[in-house]
Amino acid sequence: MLGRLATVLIMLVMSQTAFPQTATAKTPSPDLLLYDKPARDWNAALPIGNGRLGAMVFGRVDEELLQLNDDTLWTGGPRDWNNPAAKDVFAKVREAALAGRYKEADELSKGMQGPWTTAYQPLGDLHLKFDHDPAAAKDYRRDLDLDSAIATTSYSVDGVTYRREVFVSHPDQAIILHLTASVTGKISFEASFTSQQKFKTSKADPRTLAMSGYVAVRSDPSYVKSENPIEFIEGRGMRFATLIRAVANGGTMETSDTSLKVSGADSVVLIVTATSFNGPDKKPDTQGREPMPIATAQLDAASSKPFPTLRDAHLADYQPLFQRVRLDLGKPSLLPTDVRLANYPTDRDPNLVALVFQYGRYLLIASSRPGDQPANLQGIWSKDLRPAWSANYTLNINSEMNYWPAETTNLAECHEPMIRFVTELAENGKTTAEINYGLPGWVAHHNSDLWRQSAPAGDYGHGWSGWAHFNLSNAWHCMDLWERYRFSGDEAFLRDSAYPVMKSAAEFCDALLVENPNKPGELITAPSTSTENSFYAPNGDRCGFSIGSTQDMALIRDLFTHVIDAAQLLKVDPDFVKRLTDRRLLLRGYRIGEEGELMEFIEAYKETDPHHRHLSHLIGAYPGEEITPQSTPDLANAVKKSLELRGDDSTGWSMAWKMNLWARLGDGDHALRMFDYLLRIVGTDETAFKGGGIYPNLFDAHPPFQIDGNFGATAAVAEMLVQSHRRDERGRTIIDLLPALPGEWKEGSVAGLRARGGYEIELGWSDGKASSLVVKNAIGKRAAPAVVHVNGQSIDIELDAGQLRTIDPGQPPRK
Ligand code: FUC
Repeated sequence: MLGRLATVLIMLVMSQTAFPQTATAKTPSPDLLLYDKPARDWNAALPIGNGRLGAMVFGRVDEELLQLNDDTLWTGGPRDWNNPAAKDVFAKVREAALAGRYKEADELSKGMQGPWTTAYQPLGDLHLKFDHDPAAAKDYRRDLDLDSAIATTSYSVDGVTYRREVFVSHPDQAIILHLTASVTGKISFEASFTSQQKFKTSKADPRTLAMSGYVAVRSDPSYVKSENPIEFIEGRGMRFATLIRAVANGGTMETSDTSLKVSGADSVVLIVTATSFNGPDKKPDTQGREPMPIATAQLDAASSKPFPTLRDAHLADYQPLFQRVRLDLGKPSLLPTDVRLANYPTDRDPNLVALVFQYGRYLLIASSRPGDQPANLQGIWSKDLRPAWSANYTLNINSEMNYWPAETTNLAECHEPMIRFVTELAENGKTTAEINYGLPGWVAHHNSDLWRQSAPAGDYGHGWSGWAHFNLSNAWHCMDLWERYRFSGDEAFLRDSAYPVMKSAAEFCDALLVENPNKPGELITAPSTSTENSFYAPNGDRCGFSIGSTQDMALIRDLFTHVIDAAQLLKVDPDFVKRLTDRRLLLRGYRIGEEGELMEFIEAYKETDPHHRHLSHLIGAYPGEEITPQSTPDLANAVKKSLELRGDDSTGWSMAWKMNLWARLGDGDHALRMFDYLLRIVGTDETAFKGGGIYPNLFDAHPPFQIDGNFGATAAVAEMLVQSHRRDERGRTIIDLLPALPGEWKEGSVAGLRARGGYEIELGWSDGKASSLVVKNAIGKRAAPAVVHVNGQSIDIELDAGQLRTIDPGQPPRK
């Protein structure tokens, strides 16, 4: 438990030996972010993390800056967010919605709200001052090697070459900074802390500087006008402790209450921090843990190990995850990454796409490890006291998208924090379902936080129905549980962990359904949103609520289908299976509109924003599996039409979603075309592009930075190469190889992508056709029978534990 609670451990290592011996000898991997200048701003700094601890590395010459984060540092604490008045209001909202008085329903729903969620908080900054003149620095370079998860900065001043390597160790729960110079005795610096939080620093021991403090109890959402948006109360809220220790060889060290100075040494420095977080149901002040002893214990443990031991342990932990997947789209460029981004519109460098793909995997490993918190809107990297949208868990697309690549790109372990989060949210959500709705099962809404808030946000009347009252994030997040089972075939997980949560969500959804007053016998939701979208009611009112939106029906159908499948597999709950099977048939189905589009609302209402970023009505095509070109061609065409009407350009995550949808429609060229938008460099200068795109550090730009776009893009590239959501008439998983290969990617190979049923794929292609194929059993037990579709052939496959099969994919049969 100790390891889970400490916040940041930074170990700054200055090597005993000179630069040439200690430099990372191996050639840089093609998975490299590379720059020839220090980061000008946060969106150019390089993120490192171990799931819990994060740092943004600026790579500056005279004053290095590491901006620090801990994934448990949030405002507030657990509280009663349920609203006993909501149940009666809900009945009135429903009545108004069913009668078509949507605007009235919107207004009334304010009476069902709870508080805003709490906000994720930055920890502080570590400054390292060097007596190096940036103007005199030569051969400057900084990089982030995704293969080793080490960020390196190097330059020469007065003939001495300096190098800093920094990584965040998961095994040692530490940020470790290793400083070397080409001449011995040349490492001198002064380290200090600052923080936007309430903090003080002190000398902990002759080689250790401490910072301790506490965060605000409240930070209002960035979109709320507030006179006093941030409230600190001494003795309340989350506490933290941070330590930096220099382990010096030679030279001198001087520690005061404000800084730690090292002169003329070859040495090691460590920093650790901890928070008082003690679980989502414990108050971080009165029931919290004491952070300083935790940080001290971690520091002592890490600082007793030499640097090579720490680095080897880091690599042994990280590389087995990252190296599971290789994507080769041609010769990598060694130009700086920001230059490659600028060149993309003309050279359409496929390796830049491969880098962005691998970066998403890197970011997931760095922000979501077993036992830690799930990746929030910014993963774990956030610098603002009032971060955009509170950097919370936004459950109406964003938190789901964060985990889209987890299974397909072979990072199932990194899915664990979200699976645990959903399970804990479901516990709180049972109380909310009972108090706020008087219904069984569990419910959650569009926002949540460290404390697993399950009630609608909105500060008791300041939220808008279109987002605050989306109440099917339970169904949406149950996809995480079902997919975990589908990829792993782990029946114990399905029985003990997933099914109870899925069943409870289905109980809520079942009880939520009402009969459509305009079509007896048909089941719908009322009220209902199509997430964050609005429309003009016939009287001209702009409304968020309606009834029976396509999104709601698709989510409920998806959940019912999987609960039925799961219960049948587990041979449990036959009566419930019968009920859901019967009720599923009565759910309102899809409708195709006048323009051939998939209708979003129950009527063809006039749209307020035809290019709206959300694509909730298309959930059945992705991430759902109900609509496919093969099984429902008319609906697939309607999805295509809807995508065309929405247009390509949008916010970062929206474009990433479209990329996945185009891949599912089998249109790899259109999926790739989305990168024309997604790879536009977004800047802060007046003249810079400010729409959806990418920052110089490859963080996705909503804008501002939101990590979902990174994860969505990674998932989309996987979806272009391997899909496994379809089943044949015998219920076998269909593994579609190269289902949406862009014409531009003539040659390439990919290894390590996962397919449902327990398979791992190694695949090469040439001239747009598969040229080599190995299918492996990836689950250590007999995998479910599947059928591989490749080059127009169908190949039956069933593999025992540890078995692999090399297949000659041949050529497609002549038509
Ligand atoms: C949803 C989206 C916004 C943003 C926010 C965090 O509300 O509609 O675009 O991504 O989440």
